[in-house]
Amino acid sequence: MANNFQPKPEHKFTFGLWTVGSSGRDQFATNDPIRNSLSPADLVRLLGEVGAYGVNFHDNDLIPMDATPAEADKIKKEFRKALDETGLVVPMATTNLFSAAIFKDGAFTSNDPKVRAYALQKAMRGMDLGAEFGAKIYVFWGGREGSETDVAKNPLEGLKHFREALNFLGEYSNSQGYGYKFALEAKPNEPRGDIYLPTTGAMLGFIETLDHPEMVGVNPELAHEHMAGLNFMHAVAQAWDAGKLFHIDLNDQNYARFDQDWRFGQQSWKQSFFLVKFLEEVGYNGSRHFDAHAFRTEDYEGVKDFARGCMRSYLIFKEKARLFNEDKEIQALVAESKAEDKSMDKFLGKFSAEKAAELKAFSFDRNAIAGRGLKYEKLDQMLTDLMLGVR
Ligand code: DIG
Ligand code: MN
Ligand code: MN
Repeated sequence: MANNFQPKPEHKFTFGLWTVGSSGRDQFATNDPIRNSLSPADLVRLLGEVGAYGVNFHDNDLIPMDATPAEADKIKKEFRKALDETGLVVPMATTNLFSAAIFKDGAFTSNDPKVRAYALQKAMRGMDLGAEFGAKIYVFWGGREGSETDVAKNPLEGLKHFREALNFLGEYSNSQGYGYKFALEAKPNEPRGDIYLPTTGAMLGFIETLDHPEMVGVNPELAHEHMAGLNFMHAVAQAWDAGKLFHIDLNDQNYARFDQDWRFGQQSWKQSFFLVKFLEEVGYNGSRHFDAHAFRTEDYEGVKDFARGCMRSYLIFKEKARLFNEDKEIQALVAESKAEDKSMDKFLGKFSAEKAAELKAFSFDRNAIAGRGLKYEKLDQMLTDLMLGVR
């Protein structure tokens, strides 16, 4: 059956309100938005029209900071109505701890205890709001947790304060019976000169220092690992290996650039192919969340093209991964490069004194081993042919 790459609920494609709701402004054009803002309810309808499964939000994407209780209730009622109309769900919520001026020097890691306490209050209220709409994943992206100069900020204190906040909020979630799983999102810089815990790997190490590490995982983002010059699929694989891939932010990003948050598949075809191949092969069952936004050049029809493109590209890479795995010639080469050599089984795996003694006495023909050609050039070209549609 021809694959028309149409999104279905089982694909679990989600978007944040802030993604399709982006006004197109950037830091060089803050007061001249390209697109008028749509209500959360209308953004849900837009996502329903393009075939998304779910929608996520920061607290203030849904409820403006200075909304009155009556205004908040009205917004929530309309949002709920749109969810009911479209069938979209809310798998994830998060707190905006980076836009308001009060967070200018951090939120949980601010040097000012009043800011740290306010950030906790805001996060608790955000968790309440997310739970109201059924969110079970709560993301923490510490966009302002860092420094431009370390002259008056101590990273040890930053880590201590961040740990205290997550421990506090984990207890809060448990006390409320929310059942949240926390997903920590790393980014190396922007908006801060340096952001604490800059990569997914750093987050994985930090999680083990928390009171309840079992309820905390990561939310790796393609653009952020690329900004750090890293291989995104490798970061995701380490998170998966640790049982900590609780959520994922998909987008695209040219290396060594500011955070571009481009449409998934727009730029890094090979990295995105390997990422999708990995997620599908290991059976990742979480949201495929597109934390991205349309080019500033687009109107809302262009925003729908952007959202459709994210999901279409994912499904194309998924199909290409299936073709790769079913291609006999490719798979024969993959098997050959793995050089299954049972003769070494007696040396590898768990330690034993006998094994160590025998291995130390064994002599290897280094030149013969080194001289074996691995045929990666041929295999990689076959992948290129497959990706470009000539295989
Ligand atoms: C930016 O990449 C961050 C914020 O948009 C949000 O806190 C998080 C959720 O995906 N990603
Ligand atoms: Mn980003
Ligand atoms: Mn993100």
